[in-house]
Amino acid sequence: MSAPTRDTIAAIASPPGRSLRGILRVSGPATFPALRALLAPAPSAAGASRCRLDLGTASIPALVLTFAAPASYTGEDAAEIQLPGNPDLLARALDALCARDGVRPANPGEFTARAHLNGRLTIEQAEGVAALIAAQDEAQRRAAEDLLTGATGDRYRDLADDVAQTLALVEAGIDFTDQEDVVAIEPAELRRRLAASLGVIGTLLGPRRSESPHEAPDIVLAGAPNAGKSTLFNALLGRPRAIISETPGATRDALREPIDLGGVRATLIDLAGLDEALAGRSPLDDNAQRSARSAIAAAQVVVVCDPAGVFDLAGLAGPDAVTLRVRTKADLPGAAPDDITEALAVCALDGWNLGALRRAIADACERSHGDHSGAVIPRHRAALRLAGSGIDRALRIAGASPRAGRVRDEELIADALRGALDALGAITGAVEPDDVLGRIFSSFCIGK
Ligand SMILES: Nc1nc2c(ncn2[C@@H]2O[C@H](COP(=O)(O)OP(=O)(O)O)[C@@H](O)[C@H]2O)c(=O)[nH]1
Ligand SMILES: [Mg+2]
Repeated sequence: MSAPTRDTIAAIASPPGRSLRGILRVSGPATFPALRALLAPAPSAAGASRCRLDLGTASIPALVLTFAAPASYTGEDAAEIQLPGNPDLLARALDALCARDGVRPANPGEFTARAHLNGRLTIEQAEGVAALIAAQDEAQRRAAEDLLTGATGDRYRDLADDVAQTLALVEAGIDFTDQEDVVAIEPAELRRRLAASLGVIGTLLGPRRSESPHEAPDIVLAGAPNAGKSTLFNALLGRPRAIISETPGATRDALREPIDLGGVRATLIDLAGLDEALAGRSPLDDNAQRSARSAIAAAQVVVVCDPAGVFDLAGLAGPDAVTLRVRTKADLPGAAPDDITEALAVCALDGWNLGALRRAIADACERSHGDHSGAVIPRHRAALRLAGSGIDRALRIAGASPRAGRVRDEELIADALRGALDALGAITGAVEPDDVLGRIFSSFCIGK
């Protein structure tokens, strides 16, 4: 992720499968030389041009949008090439681009990573892009937009500024420890500041149903036989655990596996496909149907899998369960987009959009705990909790000081506050360990 961005990246940015238009995205210094080599007439330096793309054996009509650095999404020279939405054609056009000097296929999230590294997006805005793709309802969409506009980032930065100022006051006390008459901050004022910061964190995290530690929620994959549940199960786990079969009815026993979704721990469960026609056919099938229904009824998160995106659970899920609609096998031509408004399209075979699905499931797990509805993404929630526990520790230590005079144990308080600041810094990007960056952008889809 910290590699220099001197090479030029290219990717197919439209969803897999056939469509009216497909989009190739290119970004980096070799963008314009590559375009000039493949397109005639050469596109203008900024704006829209109608050209033809030369693929050796064929010449294809292309609409090309060009953006000169720094006025582009990534901050680099960049272009979008619109072609007829034929997967084979798009793959050949991508190959032709990547055959040019200095051009290579993009990694997941790499366009947005560059936008961040070039100062076009803050780290939380970049996460807003991913959150918007994964958003499942209006509250999550609004939260993602708050991330994108920077409104959420401003709130985190104000909080971090307050904590940093408290820390500075405590540290000033340590520096003047031999001057009894210099008091940078009185204990009562320190406690007020710490309590105020804790209040802000509490508001950001939202109400909790219980204070008990979270149990790993159950996530079931539900749907008809052959919907692609077992394939998705394996793809989410990252290892072949369930049997995949073209013949419907391959999965009979529920499979339960622990899964870590970017810090959110849960149990992922693959079930037999629901099928009325199987009732009474054999004791084994009866059993599988019954256990699938009871697992769905008990689950906190139900992922409804259907290549058409319309499968009806018929009230099988529990009243408090969070339901996610997933359009499986998105690489195949499926239902018309109008019919599948709320379904997240994924392809478990090539992993397309699985990052967005992992995020959506992690958010659903958080919501199933009664945490504030999706307004805080899981990575931020974890960091806020960590910051909160540091400030809470500082507050407990400060509680041992009398109301007025000197604060006792200033070093311990400062240490707890430094931990809290580090946690907040990891949200706002002040601290950017490579692995945080890597984790954020690897959950994007290619072309974003
Ligand atoms: N084209 C395509 N086929 C898929 C995808 N996911 C699963 N399949 C195929 O669909 C069939 C049924 O898959 P499986 O996971 O066993 O479905 P389940 O019965 O719902 O568990 C198998 O032949 C899979 O290879 C996908 O994303 N794209
Ligand atoms: Mg199966």
